[in-house]
Amino acid sequence: MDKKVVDIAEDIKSMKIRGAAKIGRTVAEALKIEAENYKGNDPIKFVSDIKETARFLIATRPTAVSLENSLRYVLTELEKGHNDGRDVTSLKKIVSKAANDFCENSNRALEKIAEIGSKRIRDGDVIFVNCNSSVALGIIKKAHRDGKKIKVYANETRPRFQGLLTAKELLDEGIDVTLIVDSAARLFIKRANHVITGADAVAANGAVANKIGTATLALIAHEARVNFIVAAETYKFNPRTYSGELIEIEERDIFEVISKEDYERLKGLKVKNPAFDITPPEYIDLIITEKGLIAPQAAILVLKETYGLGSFEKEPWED
Ligand code: RI2
Repeated sequence: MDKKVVDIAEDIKSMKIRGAAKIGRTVAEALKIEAENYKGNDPIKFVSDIKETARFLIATRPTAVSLENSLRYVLTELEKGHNDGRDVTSLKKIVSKAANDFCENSNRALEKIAEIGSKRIRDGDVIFVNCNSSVALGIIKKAHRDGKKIKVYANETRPRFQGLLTAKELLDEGIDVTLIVDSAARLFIKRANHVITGADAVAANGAVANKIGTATLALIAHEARVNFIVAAETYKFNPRTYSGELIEIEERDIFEVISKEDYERLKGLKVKNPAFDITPPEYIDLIITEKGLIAPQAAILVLKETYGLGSFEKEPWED
């Protein structure tokens, strides 16, 4: 496997490259790099190498379905070309084009969501955000650029403090932003008009997997009667949940939560570090996709339109 692909996988695992949309685009790029640097003339071996690379990339982070859907998109195009009897040179072009198309579509989806979502924000609105979602922040930045005066509360988002990334990004735009600790959410959500979050995966029933703490925010927002909005491109919808398959929640290293020193000192202590949680559809008011606004209960329609009602018995990266 190409050394650059191995480095990319390492950067995704360590979260140097992070955020579901970016992960999706990055793995498409990785397949393109692997394809372009492939040496050999046997199409069967080429396809098998690309599938192996896809499996290797999938193993980096299990929850963000943008990763799988990006690979699914590129591999489906590759499979079609292979079935048409194309040679390796032609298959390489197919992989490159599909990867480029995925990235372009992703960037366009983010712009479209910002456009659609910013219309929901009024001058003077207060918005509460969790973690660091490029899609959610795209909406806020667009509303600000359109001249609306906005105030944002950013949750710190332990254990990796992505709230700081959000705070910096919004400050750079000249947006009024206040950083708070996660446990202060109840106090500040009451002052907000909307909570806007991103998504790592949307299930067929409209449940949303997102950064740990999101489900708690949704419950609090529900109780405080604050609008809870999820911003998610259609490639964040998980087709495997059709069959009732549950979204896998990534468990990360416990040393993101506690120092080695404290852990060794507190013999017998158990520590858990789930990176995501699941917000039930009944606590979500709206999902904003690049195709328009939907109620979470309509997630199944997005999946049907994108993937048909196929059974995913064999994934395109399986041999
Ligand atoms: P965008 C992030 O996960 C957060 O959970 C964020 O809400 C989600 O991805 C979507 O991000 P992580 O990679 O695609 O920080 O909206 O674990 O940028």
